[in-house]
Amino acid sequence: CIIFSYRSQKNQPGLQLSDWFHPRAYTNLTTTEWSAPIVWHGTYNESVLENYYANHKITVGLTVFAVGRYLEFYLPGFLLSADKFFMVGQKVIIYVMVDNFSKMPWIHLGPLRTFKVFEIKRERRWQDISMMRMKTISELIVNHIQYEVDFLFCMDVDQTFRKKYGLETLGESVAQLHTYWCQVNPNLVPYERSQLSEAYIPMNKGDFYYHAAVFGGTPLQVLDIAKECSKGIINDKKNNIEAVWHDESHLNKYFFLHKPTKILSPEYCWDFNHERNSDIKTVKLSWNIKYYKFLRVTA
Ligand code: 2GW
Ligand code: MN
Repeated sequence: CIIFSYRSQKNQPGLQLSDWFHPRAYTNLTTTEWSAPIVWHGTYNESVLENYYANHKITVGLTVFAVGRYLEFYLPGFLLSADKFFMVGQKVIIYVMVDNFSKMPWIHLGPLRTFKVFEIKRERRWQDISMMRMKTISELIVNHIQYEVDFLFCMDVDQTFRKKYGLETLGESVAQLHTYWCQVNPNLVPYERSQLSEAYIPMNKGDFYYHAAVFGGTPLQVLDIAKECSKGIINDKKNNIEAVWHDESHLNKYFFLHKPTKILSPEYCWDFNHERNSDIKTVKLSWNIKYYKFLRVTA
């Protein structure tokens, strides 16, 4: 996948075209240096997977948070599209965290699918709404999820499923390539660069820039991810520092230290505002438009 934006280059005068590309430039890389598959559309055989799981029944969990205006604005579309495209034909439990139970959109889910809805307190700062998800996810796995599902995904709510998002995405520890930073020289990706933060990644280190809008794995593996990230977030708070991309910075630090066993191509979380090239064959999940002015008023 060669994804390169001249728009963003313009914002950084002095950079050469070559600076932007990863030294080991590649097109449609399908395995990492540590032999983890990178899943692109067309690199898997759907019917082989479906036959296998027909004899190995599984349940897949999906956590999503929707508080404040995101609840009315994004949750209905997320749930309707997940019902249609997420793990079609498999048992699915969607864990929904809301701050106002009475605004929960009780859409009619297909067979084998169910919701579990939890009311959570709304954090005052939006950065905390995003970051504290890690703490809530770990509590939820300890108390419920570990007994209920075989695989778990954790996702942002401001996105919509567009195509089948299936069994090919399941793994022990799953990370998502970020639309913007896939293929960019790792020294230019927005890792946290302050040594004072637990999310610190030194220059010349790092594999990929991962998007926190999608991560997953087995419940105990996701528990480890969420616990480590929330530990980092809470220690940073004690030290009066906040990582540049909040929970996403801590997630990148986690996957830098503990390599994911499967990586999803940007087709699995694409921004249609970004220039699309021929490597993006089909978009399975896409970002929604952000109406920041409107949505951040009360956040
Ligand atoms: C977040 C930012 C500004 C105003 C409101 C909110 C907000 C977020 C909110 O009012 N209500 C809410 O439920 N959220 C939840 O936090 C929701 O699940 C949302 O998807 C998630 C992350 O916020 P979001 O999607 O607005 O942030 P992005 O798309 O810029 O996210 C990336 O960076 C974040 C950290 O800044 C996270 O790491 C996120 O996972 C990344 O995709
Ligand atoms: Mn988001």
